[in-house]
Amino acid sequence: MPDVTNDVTTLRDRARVAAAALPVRMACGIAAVCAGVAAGEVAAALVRPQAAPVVAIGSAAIDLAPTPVKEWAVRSFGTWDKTVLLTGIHTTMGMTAALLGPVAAVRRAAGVLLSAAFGGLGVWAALARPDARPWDALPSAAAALVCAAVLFLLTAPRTALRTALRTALRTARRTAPPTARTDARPGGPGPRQHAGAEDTVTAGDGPAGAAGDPAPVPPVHPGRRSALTAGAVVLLSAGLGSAGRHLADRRNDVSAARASLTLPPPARPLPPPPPRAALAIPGLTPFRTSVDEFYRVDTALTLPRIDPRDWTLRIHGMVDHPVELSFADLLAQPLEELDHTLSCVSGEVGGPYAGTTRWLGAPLPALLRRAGIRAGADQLLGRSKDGMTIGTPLECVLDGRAALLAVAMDGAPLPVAHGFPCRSVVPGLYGYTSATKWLVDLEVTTFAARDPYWVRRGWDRTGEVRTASRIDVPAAFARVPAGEVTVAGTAWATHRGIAAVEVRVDGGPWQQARLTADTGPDVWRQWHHTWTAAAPGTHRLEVRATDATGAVQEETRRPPFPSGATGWHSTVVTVH
Ligand SMILES: Nc1nc2c(c(=O)[nH]1)N[C@H]1C(S)=C(S)[C@@H](COP(=O)(O)O)O[C@H]1N2
Ligand SMILES: [Mo]
Repeated sequence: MPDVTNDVTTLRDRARVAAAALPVRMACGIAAVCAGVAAGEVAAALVRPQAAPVVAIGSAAIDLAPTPVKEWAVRSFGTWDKTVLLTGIHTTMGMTAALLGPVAAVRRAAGVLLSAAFGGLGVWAALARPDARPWDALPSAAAALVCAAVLFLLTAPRTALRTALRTALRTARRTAPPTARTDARPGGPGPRQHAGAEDTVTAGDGPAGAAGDPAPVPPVHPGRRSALTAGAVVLLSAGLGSAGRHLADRRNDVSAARASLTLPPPARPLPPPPPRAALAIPGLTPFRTSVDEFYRVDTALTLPRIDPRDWTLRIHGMVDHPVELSFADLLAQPLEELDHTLSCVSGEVGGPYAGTTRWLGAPLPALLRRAGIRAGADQLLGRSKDGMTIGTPLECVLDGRAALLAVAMDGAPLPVAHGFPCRSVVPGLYGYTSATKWLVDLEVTTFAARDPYWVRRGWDRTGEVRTASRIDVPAAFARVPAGEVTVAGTAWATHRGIAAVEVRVDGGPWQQARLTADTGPDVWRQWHHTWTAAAPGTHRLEVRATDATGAVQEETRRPPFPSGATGWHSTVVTVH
């Protein structure tokens, strides 16, 4: 007669054990994914850093993200958008990994399938990159294999492993000569049945080992040993993964090449900016943006690292004589300096994505004319090392403005994050239609034939910089004492230039602000205004600029998409 009490106890015990086993199983899944990711990192160090599974998946996510999501990410996280994305990917992976262990403990095939799916996603993402090569699939494939193997080893109960071994041994013996057969017990309670029972109960390698005991198997926790093994695997993976990263960084380091670069002096040096161009008001954005403070906007999860000795630039497409330039060829051009305010179309009214620096570079129009532009071409399509495409209206490049293939900013070679060794700069256009970083290819083409990256996502094809003005001082919601209050900020209408800036308080009459010296249409201008604040309480300050064509900055508030934000910047302060 079956022992009912015992059965119930066993069931309850099993449930209890399963619950107790959950954290360990989750840890096993996490350990497996960590091992896979580490293997992917090591493989990527040998193949290509951008092909590491997480980087590849992140890059695909950036490319696939619908424009509103991208907009929201830049708006909410600014330059931290990539950190947020990577954190999101790691969190999602961690949660999936935590599920992987318990799933694999019940159905090992499902665990292997999930590992394969994770690897498949990475392979697909790596191969979907515009600059992908077939072997970019390797890191994610390696990740999937290692993940599945570790998962199997960690979730397969030791008894099951032992059984597998025993079965293998027995098969070997059965096929061996009869004299070698010592333990043939056909029909006996083979260890297989017991292992099956233990499989669901112990699922681990605790001190169970009740093989051969026909009584109900006492339920056993998957064991401290599994947890310890999982922990060890995680630690080992962290070490291996960071070693892989380190190796990748070492193999792709261009800082020495950058440091040893000597740039020729400009053929046409600019005078230093007149001192009166810069106001010294605390809180006011400096006239010249230091390179460290210069905003960074791009889709690159890992920075392309290009050794200038390996760099070439192809100029081709609708030209009579395609050219290929080496970096030495580029530096042999008569280099020009350009003071210029670069700004991003994603900048909100009053936002920070604009910076002013002195660029040094080879004039782009001369190089294009030497290649011989064919009739009908209307777009210059820049391509970066990482496959970004940025299309500039050809007429803007050729209309006389100082379009450059820049090699330096603020007197030093471009930082890697800003496009080392070469990027384009075309005054008057937002970065997304003009300022290709890590530039390696220029194609003369038409807009009808080629949609660049952002245009494909609905952004305006020209990207002419809108007139913008910003109040930096007083800061938003500042408390200021009654009396004379300095209001100051910056204004730009790149390539048209700023003619006037006006300020008004609480919707009153517009007052002319004082502008600093004009250093050319391609550079922003600082402005300041003294407001005599009499009445205590909150007040609203507004600013608007007039560009050098006489057009007053648009009042209507519009978001950055699809052609740049419009509207007047305002700030609220409290007078006490
Ligand atoms: N290769 C590449 N170049 C790029 C981008 C990019 O994503 N990839 N972003 C563009 C955009 S949108 C802007 S605003 C500028 C920003 O340049 P910065 O990061 O040097 O300030 O680079 C442009 N060039
Ligand atoms: Mo941008």
